[in-house]
Amino acid sequence: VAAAPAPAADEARAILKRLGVPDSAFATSGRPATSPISGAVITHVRETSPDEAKAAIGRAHEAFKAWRKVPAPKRGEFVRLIGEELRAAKDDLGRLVTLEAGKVTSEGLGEVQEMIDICDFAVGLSRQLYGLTIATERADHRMMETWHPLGVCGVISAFNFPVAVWSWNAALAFVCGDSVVWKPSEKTLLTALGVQAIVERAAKRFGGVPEGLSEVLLGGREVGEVLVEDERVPILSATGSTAMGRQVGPKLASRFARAILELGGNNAAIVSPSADLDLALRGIAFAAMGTAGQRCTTLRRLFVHESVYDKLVPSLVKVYGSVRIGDPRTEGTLVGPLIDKSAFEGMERALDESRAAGGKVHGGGRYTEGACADGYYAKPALVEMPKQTGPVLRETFAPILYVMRYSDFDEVVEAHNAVGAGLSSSIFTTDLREAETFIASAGSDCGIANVNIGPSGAEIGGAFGGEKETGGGREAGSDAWKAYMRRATNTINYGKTLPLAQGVTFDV
Ligand code: UN1
Repeated sequence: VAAAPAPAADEARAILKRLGVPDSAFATSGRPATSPISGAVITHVRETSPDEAKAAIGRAHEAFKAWRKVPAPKRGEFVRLIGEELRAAKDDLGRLVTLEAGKVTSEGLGEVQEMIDICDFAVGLSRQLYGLTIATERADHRMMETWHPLGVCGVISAFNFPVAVWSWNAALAFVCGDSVVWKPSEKTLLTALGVQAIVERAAKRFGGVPEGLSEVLLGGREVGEVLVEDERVPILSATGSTAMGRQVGPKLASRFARAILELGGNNAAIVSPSADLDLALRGIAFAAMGTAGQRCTTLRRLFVHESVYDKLVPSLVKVYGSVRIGDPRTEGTLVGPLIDKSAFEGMERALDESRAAGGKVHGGGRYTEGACADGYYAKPALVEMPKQTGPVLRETFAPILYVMRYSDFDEVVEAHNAVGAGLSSSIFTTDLREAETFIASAGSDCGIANVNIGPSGAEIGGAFGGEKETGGGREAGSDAWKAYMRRATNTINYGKTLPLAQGVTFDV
């Protein structure tokens, strides 16, 4: 029998020291930072007041004015150093993610790997950031577009990806010439402090990073609101619930700020008659139960063709019954704790509602073996639903998978799209026509549509985000960088006459 892991709080405090988080970040009167592993208070974090938040935005605004003049490849060098520091701190920061957000070890480390990956991507990008040269209708003229730094980029992130989401935004923002003000979830303040210490080390090595280039606001809603309302923040990336987006989006729109909204998902997968069922089973299990169902890309709805339903679903129920739940630090654990009590209660409520709607629930309920009694560990639930109704139509941030039978492909695609959110989706099939139809224009309406892999676990190279109530934002790869810059169209006349566009004449 392996020795029980050390108390989460002790381990977390030792890591914070090693990461170089200064003692001044903590205060006994501050906000408690807890670990969902045991519910224990790790330490108390000194909060940022609204006035301090405004001052931080002011510093970031000044930093932007200097940073925008630094050549982009030099800015890339700073991000390269952040990537180096992240490599050196990977084990500690990954472990801190596990301790503070409850992710299993490989997922905590995976999150830091995503940060490293986006830094690498951004470094290359820093030598690109290109615009087009466009044919002009006027003789002896040249028309082109150039991309310029935009300003202070606000980042509001959620507990479930406490560090990676900051980096998807910050790595791009830094190379694009923006400064960053980050308001992490109030449930994951320690990992944010860890990241800030890492950034400061990189800044020291770089030399000449303007003060205020990377600011962190630690606190609740009040400081988030300061960030949303401040005119000096022209772009804000917000990750969280659709309800949060409904408040933040209009406020940003009213002051014409750019919004990158990464809101709720209600992601589905279709298992067709020709699917490789072993592969589907593994894909579904990871996508639905991984991260204890607390990813915005988590698989929440499963449509299984009637011809394979009685083969696949009983095997899935078996996997649900045997999955290892427990301390996320213990080797072999696949499902760690929910973030807190209210997450568990939300899951219970959704299961009650699904029972009332005719659902047959397998699993569910609280898992209290050994030390797990101190946290909120949930047994993942698979719910066989007679139809897509009630709780199936909304996102419950917990490991619940609603399973439904289907018979017709066109109908199932329609049912697939008949929810508010539009983040991620997938189909398990070996039928080329179905696969291509699903990812074509009349197929899945989501920002991410996969074939023979689940909806979660996206790489940073692709643009990440979704449609409809997911908010429409895109982060990370592809050309997502363009959101962090402003585009200027330039027309240059190198001739001696002044032809006007559209043949207009104006002779004075
Ligand atoms: C989120 O849950 O907030 O595709 C984002 C994934 C991750 C991102 C999830 N790369 O699951």
